[in-house]
Formats: sequence, C-alpha cells, structure tokens
Amino acid sequence: MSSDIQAFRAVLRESRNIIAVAGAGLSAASGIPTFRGPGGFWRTYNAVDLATPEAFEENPSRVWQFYHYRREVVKKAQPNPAHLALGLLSIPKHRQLIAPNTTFTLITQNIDGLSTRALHHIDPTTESKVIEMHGRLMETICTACGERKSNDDSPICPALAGTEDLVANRFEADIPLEELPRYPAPCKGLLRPGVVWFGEEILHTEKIDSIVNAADLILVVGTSSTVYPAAGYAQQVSDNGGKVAIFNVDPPDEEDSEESQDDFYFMGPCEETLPMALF
Ligand code: BJW
Repeated sequence: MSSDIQAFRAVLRESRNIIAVAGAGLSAASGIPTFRGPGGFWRTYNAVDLATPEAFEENPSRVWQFYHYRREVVKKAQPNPAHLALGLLSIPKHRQLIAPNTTFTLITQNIDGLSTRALHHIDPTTESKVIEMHGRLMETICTACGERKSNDDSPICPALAGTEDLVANRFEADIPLEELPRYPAPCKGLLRPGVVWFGEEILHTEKIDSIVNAADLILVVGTSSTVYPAAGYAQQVSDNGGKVAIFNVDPPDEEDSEESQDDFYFMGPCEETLPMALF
C-alpha cells in the first residue's frame, strides 16, 4: 500500500466516480467519541451494546439517556477539517479543481449530521447531499405509527434534562415510560432515536448499491470496517477493478498491506491526512 500523495492525486484526476465511506473517526476531532477503542463507553456500558433494538426494548430509559447524552455532545460540536475537506469534494465547483469530470458521493455511517453541516458551512446554497446510511441523531421514529421526524429539542423531553451530566448524576435515572419522548396526541406513541440498529435495514440501500457499483475510487475514512454493509464497500469497489484509499489513525493490517499494492493508506488523524492528500 502506498502513501504517495502525488500518485494519489493522479488517481483522483483519472477517476470518474469517487465515493467515500466514513465512520466515527471522521468526527473524533470534533469531540465525538468513537464506538470501539478508547471512548467507546458510556457510563459503564459498551456503546455498541446500547445501539440495538433489544437494548431499547429491555431498557428504553437507559437507551434514551445514552442518545440524549450524545445529542447534547453533538449540539456543541463543530465540523472539523476532515468534514470540510469532504464537503469541498462534494461541491462540483470545488471538486473540479482536483478531480475534474468526476462525480463524488459521501456515504456516512455517522448519525451526527456534521458532514451535512460542513456542506452548508462551505456553501449555504449547495444542492450536494450526504447519504446518512445509519440515520440521524436529531430524528425520531414513533414506535406506534412509524412516523420519522426531525427533532433537535434540547432536552428532547423534560425527564432527560441534566442526565447527560455524568459527574453530577453518578447513578443512572430510571425514567418511567410515560415520561420518555412521546409522539404528540392523538398517537402518543413512544419515540425512539431515528437511527439504524443492528439487525435493522440500512437507509437508502438501493441508491447506495448503485453508487458503490459504479465507483472506481473509494476513500475509507475513520471506520474500523467491522459493521456491514459499509464494511464491504471497499472490497466491492476493488472487485470491480477500482482503487481504495484508507485514512485511519491506526496502522494497516499486515494482510491488507501485502495484498493491495495498487491501493493507498494514509495513516494518521484524518483531520490532517485528508486535507493534505486532497488539497
Ligand atoms: C480515526 C480517527 C481519526 C479514530 N482519524 N481515523 C455480513 C457479515 C456479517 C454480519 C453482517 C453482514 N451483514 C449484516 C450483518 C449484521 C450486522 C453487522 O455488520 N454485524 C457485525 C458486527 C459483524 N449489520 C447490521 O445489522 C446492519 N443491518 C443490516 O445489514 O440489515 C440487513 C437487513 C436487510 C433487510 C431487512 C432487514 C435487515 C445494520 C448495522 C447498524 C449499525 N449501527 C450502529 C449504530 C448506529 C446508531 C448510533 O450511532 O448509535 O452504527 S453500530 C456502530 O458501528 C454505528 C457505527 O456507524 C458503526 C460502525 O462503526 P465505525 O464508524 O466504524 O466506528 P468504530 O468506533 O468502530 O471505528 C472508528 C475508527 O476510526 C477506528 O478504525 C479508529 O482507528 C479510527 N479513528 N480517530 C482517522 N482522528
């Protein structure tokens, strides 16, 4: 695997359909903890274990406190240079400076909305969009009627107020079901976060399939590539004859570095490596 920036830029220029698949590492520099590795815990729970339909069914109060905490973190967070670099690549007039005659689509597993905010920060009038395959933290789904809605209330309901302060509230609150977020009357159903949990179908499946199949270059940014289907996109692009460029703070697996000699690996924080490699 190469980390030659000039060679990577030549591949960018020769590509036609570029995509990026992003994970939690993209938002790490914005102060948002990743799922696996340091920071992957909330109170004493493993974050991955709380992101399941089973955890919500068993203890909706705990799962809502976890998501309320994350909503409060995200509200204070700002897009970092890696979000902005991908934002510039998403907007045609900026992209054409480094990759003329290309398409670009960012597919993110992140639910924090920071990539969309970066786009609007760069150009409030842009029509470019990010595919948020695991949903959005600032959306809810009614468990009774299935309605998905934007909701960025802070707090999302009075009973959750202050529970995000893990120091002041050392002990987890046990919030009764009727005090958790509810859909307005007449439905009044219990709301759940508008995100995709394990075993649930990801959003925009068909659109993503066709974009991944047409791609001849994929940037894999800040993801452990452990969760499918996103974890399979790089292999899919490579099987179709495309190139792969990985941006991760961790070193590559030995297996990967031996196998893919045509590909790129930029080791380091993506908020530094991505702007450097792209612009
Ligand atoms: C940095 C950095 C810096 C840090 N710079 N880098 C095929 C094979 C086996 C299993 C399956 C399969 N297909 C499906 C499955 C089952 C399952 C799955 O994948 N299980 C695996 C554990 C094996 N997948 C699913 O269930 C998916 N659904 C599905 O496929 O449905 C099929 C279906 C079809 C039709 C009808 C019904 C069903 C759904 C997956 C949903 C995942 N949900 C979560 C929670 C979302 C909500 C929330 O955020 O709370 O998504 S789990 C969690 O993991 C979250 C993340 O998006 C996802 C991926 O994690 P990510 O982003 O990679 O984070 P980390 O922490 O793992 O990694 C961070 C990386 O960044 C690290 O590498 C660091 O080194 C790096 N880093 N700082 C650069 N500054």
